[in-house]
Amino acid sequence: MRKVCVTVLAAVVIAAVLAPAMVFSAGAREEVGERHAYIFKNTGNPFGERLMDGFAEAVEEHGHQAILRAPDQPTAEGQIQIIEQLIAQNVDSIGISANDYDALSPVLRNAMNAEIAVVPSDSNVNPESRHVFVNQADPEQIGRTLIQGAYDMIGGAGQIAILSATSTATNQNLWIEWMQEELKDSRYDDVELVRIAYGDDLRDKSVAETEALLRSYPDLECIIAPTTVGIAAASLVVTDNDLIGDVHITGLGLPSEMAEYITNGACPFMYLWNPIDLGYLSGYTSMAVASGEITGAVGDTFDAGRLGSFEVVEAMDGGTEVLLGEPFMFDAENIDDWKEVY
Ligand code: RAM
Repeated sequence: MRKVCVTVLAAVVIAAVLAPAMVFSAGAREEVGERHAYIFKNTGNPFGERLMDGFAEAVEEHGHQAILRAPDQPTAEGQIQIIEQLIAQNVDSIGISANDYDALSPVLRNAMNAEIAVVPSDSNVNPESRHVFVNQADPEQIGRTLIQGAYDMIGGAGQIAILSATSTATNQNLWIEWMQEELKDSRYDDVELVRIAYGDDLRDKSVAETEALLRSYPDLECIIAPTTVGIAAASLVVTDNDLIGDVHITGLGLPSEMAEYITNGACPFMYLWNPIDLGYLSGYTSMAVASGEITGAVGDTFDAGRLGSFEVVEAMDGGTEVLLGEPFMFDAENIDDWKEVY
């Protein structure tokens, strides 16, 4: 009797596990029609999860299927494997937050040759490997604003460091270029950028890199982390080591992860845009290119659901882009209004 029960139970469990998968894939072929994919930099990043939530929301509003993927590690190789699989599945579009500006080019060109729309967002690829980029905010404004914020935090003089994501991330590298440009102003003669460290958007590595910065530079006064993973890790280290007020953290942070550190003073203020909206706009842009409504050329316009209408403009790298909007500043005054939102 017991054996029968176990057998029946096992059959039920197997059926329960297999059934949704079978229904899902049958639906994809017979009912859902278009399939739009998004590949984030790596798994386990809450910013990427919010972005993909927005992407799926847009795609599902149109009754299409969203395929959400990410490699375990933030590498170009991991993303290349996924892109190859998506080309084999003949998806309608591939959205991607790229781990490298150039390394994905051959495989993304294969996708474009297979008539798949390629729409990077968040972290770009070169103009030859995309139809149009969905830009979160002006990179010059982001870079310059972060240095101005650090300057205010340290009272105009002292050592600062940058804790970035991976050394090949297009978005962080561009922001860092603009930070370095801003630092050329004579206003910053007494500000010393001592090091750019890379935590690879991995929490433990970002913690270790922060600890190493604090060991190497005992007089360090500010860490700018233009990554939501890095800023949370750096704030944790400063909090745990009783350094609040001595070492200031700023950068780009997710309110839900940073509310605690904005409230305790480890990070007096930070910036970000709405990652859900960024994903939602990516979804609409992917669908517009895939359907042939736009080609991604300057002057193309399209409707992006609840976000209204958008126009494709020339990008700084010679390709084209769609711009989401302005970064938003979070501090002790407003963080409680945002921590539940994203
Ligand atoms: C991390 C990722 C992402 C970036 C944000 C600000 O989550 O690196 O690409 O846009 O930070």
